[in-house]
Amino acid sequence: MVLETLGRKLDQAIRRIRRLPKIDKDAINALIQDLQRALISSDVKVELVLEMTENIRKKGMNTELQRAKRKDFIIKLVHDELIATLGGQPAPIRIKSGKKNVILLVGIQGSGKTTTVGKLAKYYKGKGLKVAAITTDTWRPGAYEQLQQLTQQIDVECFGDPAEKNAVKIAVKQAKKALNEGFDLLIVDTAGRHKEEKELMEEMQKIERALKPNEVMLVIDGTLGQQAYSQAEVFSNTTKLGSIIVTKLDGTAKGGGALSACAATNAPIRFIGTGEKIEDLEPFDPTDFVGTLLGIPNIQGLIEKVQEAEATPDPEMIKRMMHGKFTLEDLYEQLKTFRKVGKFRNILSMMGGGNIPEALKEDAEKNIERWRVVLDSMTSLEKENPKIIKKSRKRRISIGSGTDYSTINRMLDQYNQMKKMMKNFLQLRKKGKGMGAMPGMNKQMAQLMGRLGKDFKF
Ligand SMILES: Nc1nc2c(ncn2[C@@H]2O[C@H](COP(=O)(O)OP(=O)(O)OP(=O)(O)O)[C@@H](O)[C@H]2O)c(=O)[nH]1
Ligand SMILES: [Mg+2]
Repeated sequence: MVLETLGRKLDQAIRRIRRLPKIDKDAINALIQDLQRALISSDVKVELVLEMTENIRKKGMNTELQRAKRKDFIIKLVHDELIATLGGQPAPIRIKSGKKNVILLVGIQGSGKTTTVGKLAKYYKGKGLKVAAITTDTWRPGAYEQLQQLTQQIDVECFGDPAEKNAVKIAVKQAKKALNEGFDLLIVDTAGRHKEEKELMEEMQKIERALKPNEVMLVIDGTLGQQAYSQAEVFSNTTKLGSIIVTKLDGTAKGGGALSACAATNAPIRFIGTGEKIEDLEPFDPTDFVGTLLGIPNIQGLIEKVQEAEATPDPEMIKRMMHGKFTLEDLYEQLKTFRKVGKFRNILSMMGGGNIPEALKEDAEKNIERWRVVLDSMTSLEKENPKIIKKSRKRRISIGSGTDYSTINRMLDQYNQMKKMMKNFLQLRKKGKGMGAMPGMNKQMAQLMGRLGKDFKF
């Protein structure tokens, strides 16, 4: 794993939070200290770390979430802030199969450009593109041979002209040749430069103008840590950077610094180099990367859990329920929208979903598409008043919609249970009982009903 030390420290911090009985001010402060130590020792700029942890402090303290959910919320907060700090935006894909594509690699001397050309060639070849490598490096002795050796390993053709001294001429001529031969992705290596080398910078600009690459990728040495920022800045002032590749992240303690410095330039990080071998390249996805660092491989699951917790029921729906107007079509519409963010389960449980068997809840989530088909086979009268649907009619609906008889029955069951719950609730209200009087209804839901009651004058 890259950034192993940072990963271990972050993982420990998250475990500590998970073990705590409750999240209070002290817990958040301790977490912030853990994060600060971990990130600063990975060479992330102090100002960035402070900004990030301040965000966590503010948002973490302000939440109105239930206690039980607060832990997940805090972990997600850490996750989001780390993505913003270490990864920035995910990179949009610019390389398209079957079209003429050019990637131009630029960067400081020794940053890993030539090695990365080989790695990229392997990667994109694996994606089914017809890849050719081109070297325009007239500077480094043996540059052509170096690339040739690399590309031979993976059976990729290498274009170049060791006899020609003009890099721009090589670029134009070899690119044309490769395109004529039917290659659809050209990966172009350039000579390494120091950021002060005016001549080489100009040469790079000329190559860029001549080739009009889909993407200029800046190759940056990850061992530079936060110093990567000034380097990236110089290059982004000189060329139109499309993305960044951070190399040598294997075995450096400064990886956090390099990634955060690159993220701060606003150019997305597209790949990371994780070793000297040709297969040591990984596409960089900020969400996955941070998930792995935090020791939470299924971060999506956690995100959904938090969204679920943050979701409040749709007031319109409650209003309809309170008027006793709730049709099958309403049930369907609500289920459909809840399902998107996984809210359904949450809402049912807030309404005292203990009354509804778990199997039915899952059933509704699983079968929503089939329910749609069933509903389309019903008349509006039936949807408003499903009681009128008799056995023989159910059978016909089942045949007409190509759906199991039992699916229809379960859907109607679900509807009847919801309807019953609402009826109970309305009766309790008529008797003047308080909002919390309905058995199984939790506090959050009761409060919401109370609020709505005032708003809509029930
Ligand atoms: N550990 C490790 N080494 C790498 C990685 N990428 C490149 N290297 C090594 O870094 C050194 C320089 O790599 P090159 O690909 O020659 O760098 P370059 O940018 O083409 O260098 P110039 O052409 O001189 O500018 C080589 O020894 C590579 O093996 C990486 O991801 N991890
Ligand atoms: Mg090179």
